[in-house]
Amino acid sequence: MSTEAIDYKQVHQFVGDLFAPLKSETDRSKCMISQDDVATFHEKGFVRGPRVLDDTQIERLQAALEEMRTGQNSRMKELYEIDPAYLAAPEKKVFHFLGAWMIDESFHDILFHPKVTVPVSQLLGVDRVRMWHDQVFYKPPKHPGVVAWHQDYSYWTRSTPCRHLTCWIGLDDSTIESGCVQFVPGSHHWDLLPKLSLLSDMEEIRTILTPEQLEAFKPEPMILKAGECSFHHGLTIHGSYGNSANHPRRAIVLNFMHPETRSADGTRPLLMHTPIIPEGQIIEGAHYPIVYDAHLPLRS
Ligand SMILES: O=C(O)CCC(=O)C(=O)O
Repeated sequence: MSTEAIDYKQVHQFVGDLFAPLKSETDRSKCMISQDDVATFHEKGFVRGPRVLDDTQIERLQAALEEMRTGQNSRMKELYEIDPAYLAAPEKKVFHFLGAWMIDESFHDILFHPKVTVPVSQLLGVDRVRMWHDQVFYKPPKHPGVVAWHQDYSYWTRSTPCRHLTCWIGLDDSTIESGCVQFVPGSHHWDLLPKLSLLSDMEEIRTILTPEQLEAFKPEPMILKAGECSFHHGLTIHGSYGNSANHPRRAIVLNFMHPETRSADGTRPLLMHTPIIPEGQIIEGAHYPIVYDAHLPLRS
C-alpha cells in the first residue's frame, strides 16, 4: 500500500517504527514523570517535561514538516485547518495548522508515543487518554509572528468539561531569542477568559484582565532544547513573541482530553471535515483516538 493511500485517522496505533511501544512495566515506569513534577503542574498550571524525541525522531519530523510547508506533501487539503491569518500574511504570521497527524506517518505515530502519553495520563489523573487534536506552530528565522496570550480552552468550549491538557514539543532549540512559549503561573485557577485572536495582538489580553490579574501576570519562559517538551493545563495563559534567531522555531503541539469529554454543540462539526457529534455525547470515533490505555496488555 502506498503512503498516499493510508487513512491514518482510522489507525489507532503505530503505523511505523519511529517510536517504541511499551513492552513491559519497566518501560512504562521509565516514561513516567516524578510526583514532584505532577505537583508542580497542579500548582503552576504547567511543568517542564523530559526529552521525548531523539535525534532521528527530530530529523524525521522536521523533514515531514518541511514537506508540508513546501507543498511536497500532497495531502494538505485533508488538514482540519490552516490558520487564515497565516494564509493572508505569511510574512507576518506564524505558520499554524491543525491535523498533521492525518497526513503523515511520523506526525500520526507521535500521538501514541508513550514518553508523551504516560505523563499525560499522570497529569490528567486518568487510565485512558483521548486525543483532541494536534497543532503545528512554525516560526521561520527572523520572523515577527507572535502567538498572543491566550487560554487554550477559550477555543475549545464546544468540548466539555475542561479537562484538557497540552504537550508542547520543540523541533528546534527554543529560547527567548527564538520566541519560546511563556506561561503565567497560577493562571489555570482564573476564570475562563474570552476567546482572543491567536496570531494578532500579543497584549490584547491585558484589556480584559482585572487589576489583580494584571498584578499577578508574571510570565515564565520555557527554554527547551529540540526534542524536549512541556505540559500545560487548558486554562493556563501562555503566548510567545517573534523569532529573532537565525534558525526556525518549530513545534508540535498535542492536545489531549479526558476520555469522557462531551460535545457541547451538535449543530456543526467540532473540527472541520469531521462528523457532527450530538450535544451531550462523548467525543469519540476515528478523529479522536484513545492514545493510551493503561489496561491494555503490553506486547513483548
Ligand atoms: O508555539 C507557540 O508559540 C504557542 C503554542 C501554544 O499556544 C500552545 O501550545 O498551546
